Amino acid sequence: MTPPEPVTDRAPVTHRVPVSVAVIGAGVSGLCMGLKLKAAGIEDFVLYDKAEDVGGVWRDNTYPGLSCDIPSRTYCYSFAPNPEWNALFSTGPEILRYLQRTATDHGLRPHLRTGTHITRATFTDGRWTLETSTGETRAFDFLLCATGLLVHPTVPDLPGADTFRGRAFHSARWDHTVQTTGQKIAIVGTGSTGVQLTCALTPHAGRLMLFQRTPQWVLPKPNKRISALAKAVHRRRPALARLTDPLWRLAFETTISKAAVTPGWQRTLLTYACRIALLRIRSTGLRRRMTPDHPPLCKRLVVASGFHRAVQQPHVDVISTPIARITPRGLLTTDGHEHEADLIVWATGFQADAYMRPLHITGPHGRTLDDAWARGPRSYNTVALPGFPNLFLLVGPNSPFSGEAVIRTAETQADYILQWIDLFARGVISRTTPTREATDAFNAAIATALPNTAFTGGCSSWYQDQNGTPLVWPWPVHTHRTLLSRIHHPDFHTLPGPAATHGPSALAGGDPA
Ligand code: N01
Repeated sequence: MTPPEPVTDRAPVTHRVPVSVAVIGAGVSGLCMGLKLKAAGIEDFVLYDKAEDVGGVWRDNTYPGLSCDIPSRTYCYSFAPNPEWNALFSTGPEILRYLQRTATDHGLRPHLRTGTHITRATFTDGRWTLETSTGETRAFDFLLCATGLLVHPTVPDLPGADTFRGRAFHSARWDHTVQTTGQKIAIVGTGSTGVQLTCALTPHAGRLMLFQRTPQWVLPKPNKRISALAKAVHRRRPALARLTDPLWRLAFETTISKAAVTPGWQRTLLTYACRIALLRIRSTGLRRRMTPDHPPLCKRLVVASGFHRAVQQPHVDVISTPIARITPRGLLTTDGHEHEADLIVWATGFQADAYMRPLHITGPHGRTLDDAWARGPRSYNTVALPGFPNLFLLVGPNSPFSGEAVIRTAETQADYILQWIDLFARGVISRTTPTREATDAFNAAIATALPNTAFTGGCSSWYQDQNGTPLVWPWPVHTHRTLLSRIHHPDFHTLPGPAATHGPSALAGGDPA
């Protein structure tokens, strides 16, 4: 197929077409998009969230021990450095406060529609009509989905679950009325959440049982506190943060993040570090049971301090026999042993490949997102979908989930999306959607690169879609930034806007993909 003639962007900057934008989700990436829109002088946008405040996962997760596994200095927007971080790795509440404060300080609050659940988005008459759970509708020129990844908790469907007489909930729905001190606590799952919970609850629990289905590699983190003096210096000299924050990022990207995508010394070193960390477990039997059979970084690496110490406490048991059922008194494992518990915490992760769903998205010609993703979620360059005009994704399929802080990925994607919104506002284009060919080429390149990565090392993880394909960025993260630094026009079907300097291009009523 011949690519459409590129739309020229030489329209006069003074010619402004009103543009309205809906952003769904006010977590890290939605807030980022809102902040960028605001900075670009676009005022007609609404930031929807079904919850009552901003913050996404940092609002929803309030479990004891919640903290970030990425250095704080790389976990803030480049345009809003935070001199107030208390430690090298921040706690969840601290990050939430940062996001809330940034939303307020940058004037985002008037654009927020919290407590509003968008159930349907339909492309009609060249615009996206959004419908809320209360039946309200509103049309927008652009639909930006910032609905997050780790949103839909998964709880195993075990027989007898409704007979349990204690309390049970998912880690992302922590019930703060529950008393944990002196209690018999069962934690199911050994991902980042299960590990953080184990570290936090061990000192107070009467008994702690950690149910491990698959051992995980756990890398200890040195969590140094940031002194009042260092904070004061950063407060007074913001330029210092602008200078040093990129160095933190560079250090992360050239080590852990590189190790995940390219075989080399970084991966070898990390493997040794993980193996050495395991030696902290003195009992050879326990160490053997807790040694993963997949390489580090295949699953998301767990970064936490104190875990190996915690699991060796006399009142802590790591139980690796599968759970057969839940009983009124606890958990019955397949060896016939009943483990009595007062509290069961499901640290069993999320359905990450749901992305925007269950939101019903219908593009031109009645094509739905479920149709488009019947064989698994696929995107064009992580940000767009063929057949869905003027719709963009933040932290969509194949975004760099493990290579950099999601806050940075969102910035790269928001800047890219803004380029399209700018072309619309200048009257250069009125509609855009990536071609199927360009999307297929992107996904074919990913399939070729994946075997080089650690993500295909024979484990199962939340990175994977329903077919077991990791939906990750398989190259060094800087290539994501380079790819999205400018629009590659031949990859798109576009309809010209009122100020375009040539006739209509390929798209008429949507990409008939
Ligand atoms: O979830 P997970 P998570 N029976 O999917 C087990 C981010 N995060 O909430 O490995 C028994 O990693 C499952 O076992 P297996 C971070 O990116 C960040 O811990 O599938 N066990 C696994 O052990 C992280 O990667 C921070 O065999 C069952 C666990 O549950 C992501 O969130 C903090 C089971 C799920 O692990 C998700 O972490 C916390 C069953 N039926 C989280 N089903 C930060 O610091 C599942 N499991 C930013």
